[in-house]
Amino acid sequence: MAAPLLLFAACGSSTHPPNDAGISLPPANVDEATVGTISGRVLFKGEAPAMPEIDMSSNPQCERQHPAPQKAETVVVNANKTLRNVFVWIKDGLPHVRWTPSAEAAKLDQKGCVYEPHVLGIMEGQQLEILNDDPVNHNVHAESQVNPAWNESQPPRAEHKFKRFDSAEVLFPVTCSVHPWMRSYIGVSPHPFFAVTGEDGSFTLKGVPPGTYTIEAVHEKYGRKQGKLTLTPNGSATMDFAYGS
Ligand SMILES: [Cu+2]
Repeated sequence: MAAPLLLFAACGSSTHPPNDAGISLPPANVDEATVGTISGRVLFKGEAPAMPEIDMSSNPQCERQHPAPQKAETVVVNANKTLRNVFVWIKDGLPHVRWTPSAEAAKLDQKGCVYEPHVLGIMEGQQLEILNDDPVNHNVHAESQVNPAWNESQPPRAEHKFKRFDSAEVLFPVTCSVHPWMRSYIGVSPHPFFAVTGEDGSFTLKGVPPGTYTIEAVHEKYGRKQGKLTLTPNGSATMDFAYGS
């Protein structure tokens, strides 16, 4: 655990770390007095498709952790007709600067042989902490294409894994070679303006400098949708997305 933290600290203290293209970017210099908020909802039209129940009978130690059968999370439509697990981010329009990632690690847990959360947003260079809360062996497989992919086992009670992604990539799957039903998605953003829709289907991007932006919503099954908006100084702008029929 000490080694990756030291590596992270060393990188963070560098004044001009190269980005993935090898070009030094100036640090972000946001005027906090002018920032605003972008928010909206991801709607789902039509009838929600029924999700299959996951058959965990091949592994009783996974199965017995679920009092009710676990359903696939490919499409989760909320009670208010919004879509959960949509990654929303500013795709374009921000200045080409280097943003500082949160010092706090983003967490990906394995619990009941299910990845939690199902969709995770993380910033370039931010720590990803991977936990195994199960009494079984998992094999975490990051199927990234821009960032180097990796596939590593994580036995029960093993030390937490710490990983980083150094390039933007929205989204890629994380699977488990032991349990074929296990699947999550990670979106790596070059800046801190991203969110994942939850139980109310809304998203909020705070502290955004004024500007004209392309906002993109990405869903694992239904794909990408984009819209453009302008955020005025101290303003708030809204954009809704709609999936389904
Ligand atoms: Cu697994």
